[in-house]
Amino acid sequence: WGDDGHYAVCKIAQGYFEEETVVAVKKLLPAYGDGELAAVCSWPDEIKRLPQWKWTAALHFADTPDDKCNYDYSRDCPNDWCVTGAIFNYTNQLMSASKDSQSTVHYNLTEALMFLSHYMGDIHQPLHEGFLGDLGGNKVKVNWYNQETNLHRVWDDMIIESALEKYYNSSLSVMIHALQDKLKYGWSNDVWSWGSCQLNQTACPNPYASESIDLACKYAYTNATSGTTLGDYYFLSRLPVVEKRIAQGGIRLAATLNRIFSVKP
Ligand code: DCM
Ligand code: DCM
Ligand code: DCM
Ligand code: ZN
Ligand code: ZN
Repeated sequence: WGDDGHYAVCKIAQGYFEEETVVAVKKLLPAYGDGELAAVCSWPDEIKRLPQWKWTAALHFADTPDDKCNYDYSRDCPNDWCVTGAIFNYTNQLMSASKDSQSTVHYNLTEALMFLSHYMGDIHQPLHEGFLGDLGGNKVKVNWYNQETNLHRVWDDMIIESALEKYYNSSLSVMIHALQDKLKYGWSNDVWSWGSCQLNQTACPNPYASESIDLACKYAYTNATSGTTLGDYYFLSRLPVVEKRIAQGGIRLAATLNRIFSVKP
């Protein structure tokens, strides 16, 4: 996602933090965090092109083989170097600090929190598990209404931007409130299952990646080959997918952080 998507994921997550998570996150936020996680959730994008942070660039996605439409950790996350592996890794770092007071390994937990929060957003963007051959849609040149762009950008930014203009008075907080209402009144029966992990795991990103490539094949790549002009039909039919993925990202980020920071052993 772009800045707006990441801000929305983290703002929604904040509303589902348990008290222990509120306290722990507040302690870890950097000074420029303005007191809230959402303000720093785009930090991994701001730094990823700097020489000293280049190693993080591939951790934003887990591309999958062309036209397979499925995801496999051992195949698509070689050496754990992808968004799924990064979510496992930063969860483990925060867990060892939160649950093992004897731990003598000292990670930068502020960075770990910002990476985990950002990558939990990215893994829910369907094209972050898109095809290797087109770099997750980056090589698919399309027009968004009359603007030249690529399919990845459409899903990172354009659908959200058009929704803000068309439905939300150009206000991200109005859009976030609408998603919070949907979570409360429309998706209330799904929220618990979205947040739960199998087998007492703390983080379970693999199913999120599988969902993403499934949605990429069903919605993102469909009727969007290179040279296509995407307009109202594509926008109206794909916006519900984008909104649901942002909401799921928020719920799952909150649930994961709640498991990490809960006082229960
Ligand atoms: N994995 C990891 N770190 C963890 C848990 C899992 O790197 N703490 C990786 C290695 C496993 C893969 O994820 O092969 C799938 O794990 P699982 O089946 O537990 O989701
Ligand atoms: N991206 C991706 N798969 C790739 C390369 C990039 O999903 N193989 C994502 C990461 C960014 C966006 O596409 O969100 C643009 O990439 P970059 O910023 O590296 O140009
Ligand atoms: N959708 C989704 N995941 C699916 C199927 C559909 O995100 N497996 C998208 C398309 C729907 C929207 O979410 O228009 C709302 O879905 P639901 O009716 O399941 O709430
Ligand atoms: Zn992206
Ligand atoms: Zn990213």
